[in-house]
Amino acid sequence: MADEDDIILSELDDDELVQQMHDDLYDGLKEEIEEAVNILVERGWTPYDILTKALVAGMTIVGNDFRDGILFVPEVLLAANAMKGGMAILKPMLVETGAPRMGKMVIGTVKGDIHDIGKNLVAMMMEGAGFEVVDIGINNPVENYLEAIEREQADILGMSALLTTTMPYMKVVIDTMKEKGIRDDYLVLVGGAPLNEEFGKAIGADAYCRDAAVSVEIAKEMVARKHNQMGA
Ligand code: B1M
Repeated sequence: MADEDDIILSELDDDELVQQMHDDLYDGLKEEIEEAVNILVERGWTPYDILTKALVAGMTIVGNDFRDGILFVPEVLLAANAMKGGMAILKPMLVETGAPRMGKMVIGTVKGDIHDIGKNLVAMMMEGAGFEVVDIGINNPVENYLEAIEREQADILGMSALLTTTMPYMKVVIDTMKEKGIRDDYLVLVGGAPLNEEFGKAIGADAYCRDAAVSVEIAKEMVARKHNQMGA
């Protein structure tokens, strides 16, 4: 069996390289992930395909083994760090599309939750689609969201939650917006692995976004609809 050191990434074909990236992500090998991302870029892969087929797919494997007690927090942190290394290379390619400005979004992960990879991905793809994005990070109490949307005069508020224990906090934010009479001034989009459409509706969000690409589609459609209504 070949030793890890014997593998020359640039000599692998695309399928083997993607498979190797899944393994390297699993092992938290940031440099190898960065090298492989660069190779796929040179081979003409789109940033979106690299993200979804190599990085996100690899992270799904990590997630499954985390769930099943095969991987633990330190290993998953290394995998997340490797994933972020790959995402950092792709970010400028996703962001510099020259797309016309679509609107402004404030996005953050809710209080009690420190997962940020999905949120970062949504922020990157939204920027790539022409939205201005203000990322307020992780572990945000309601005050942070309210202060940011007002300060930034945002069109959209995006909230991310990855834990079943933190997703109800999205309702706290929306309810507070209602109490202050500002709910309808913003489009509220929510996302994160444990959410679904029904939950989005139940808490009073404008839409649940399954993934980053869907977030872009929904945001574009809703912003256009809002502009049309205002123009009518
Ligand atoms: Co955590 N974790 N984690 N974790 N972690 C999950 C979420 C879990 C499902 C793992 C599992 O058991 N299978 C599980 C939650 C179970 C549950 O709630 N029912 C879990 C747990 C339990 C925990 C801890 C409690 C573990 C512990 O300490 N015992 C702990 C909690 C810490 C906290 O937040 N308070 C914890 C910690 C961590 C790490 C720190 C080790 C690390 C996070 C590192 C980081 O983010 N910087 C981590 C990771 C990496 C994961 C998994 C493995 C991967 C998440 C991820 O990045 N996915 C995850 C397993 C899983 O999700 N399958 C897991 C890749 C990312 C691209 O996808 O985030 O789903 P995702 O984002 C998607 C969509 O969901 C959507 O678009 C994104 C891109 O397509 N989306 C949005 C997300 N946010 C959006 C916002 C939007 C729109 C769309 O706004 C408009």
